Amino acid sequence: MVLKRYDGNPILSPIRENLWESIMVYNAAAIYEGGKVHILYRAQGSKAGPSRVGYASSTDGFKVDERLDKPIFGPSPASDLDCFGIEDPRLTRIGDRIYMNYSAYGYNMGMVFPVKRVQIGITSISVDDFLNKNWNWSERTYPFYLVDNKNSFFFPEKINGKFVMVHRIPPHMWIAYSDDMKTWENQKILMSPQFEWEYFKIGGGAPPIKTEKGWIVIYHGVDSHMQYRLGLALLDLEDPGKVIARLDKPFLEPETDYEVCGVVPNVTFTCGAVNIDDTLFVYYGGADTVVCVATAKIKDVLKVLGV
Ligand code: BMA
Repeated sequence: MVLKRYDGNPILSPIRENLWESIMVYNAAAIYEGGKVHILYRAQGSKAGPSRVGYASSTDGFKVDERLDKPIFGPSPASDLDCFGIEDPRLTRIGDRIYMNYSAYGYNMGMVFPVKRVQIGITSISVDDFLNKNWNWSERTYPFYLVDNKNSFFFPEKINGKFVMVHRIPPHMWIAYSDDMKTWENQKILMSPQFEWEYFKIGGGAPPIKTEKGWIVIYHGVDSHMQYRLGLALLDLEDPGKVIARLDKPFLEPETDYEVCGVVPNVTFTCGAVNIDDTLFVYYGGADTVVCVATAKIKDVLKVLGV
């Protein structure tokens, strides 16, 4: 297998004393800035409780050197739209801002009987504030207002003059383009479930990693038993709506204890990957309980994709 698990996995586990992260820490966004990997993970203090975002960092990509005791982002007291939690964050730097896309879990406002809804939420922060841990997140926006949608991320640069986003209206992964990051147009299905291990649905995972051969995209596939595996695809550099290669086997699947046993068994789920000196570091949640990392040489990833 190309992707190798770190021997020291899991790199983050729940901390019993911190109520907000006492049971589940998983599905982490990752971004490499200022010589370290910043890991923003989803955390819960009970299975039914709200999700918040915690912060840890690592200089070598494996060992966590720093972890904050308090969440750095959580449900807004001012909005019903994410009152049940901030789930599965993804981070992308575009220019001098870092964007965080997340699944906003809240109420459909104005209903006589409460109806829950998950939609895409977006916020951003300046790179300076992020590196100085001044958590001055911008106002939250909801690009597809009240559409059941999640697993979204941005590409790190404009392509052919447009911002590009991937999102997921089940069971497909979609791609959309924008001039201003407010109105998203030219939506189309990017990828649909194709293999047995992604029979039920697929969804984007880590924001794309640029290589000379194309954009590497790691996604997840859910099978008929609700097992979550990681998949691998390559998108065209100039036309990211074009899939140029796709692995027919999982890139990673639940095998180890920390992926098989946990609050939700048999789940591997990524929200972030980084490239450090031509090695791909994939951060992923194991069984919705811990954060893990696995690595592969970029050249081997491209080779397994046949390009
Ligand atoms: C999805 C999301 C993920 C989670 C997965 C498995 O719907 O909620 O955060 O890892 O289910 O429980």
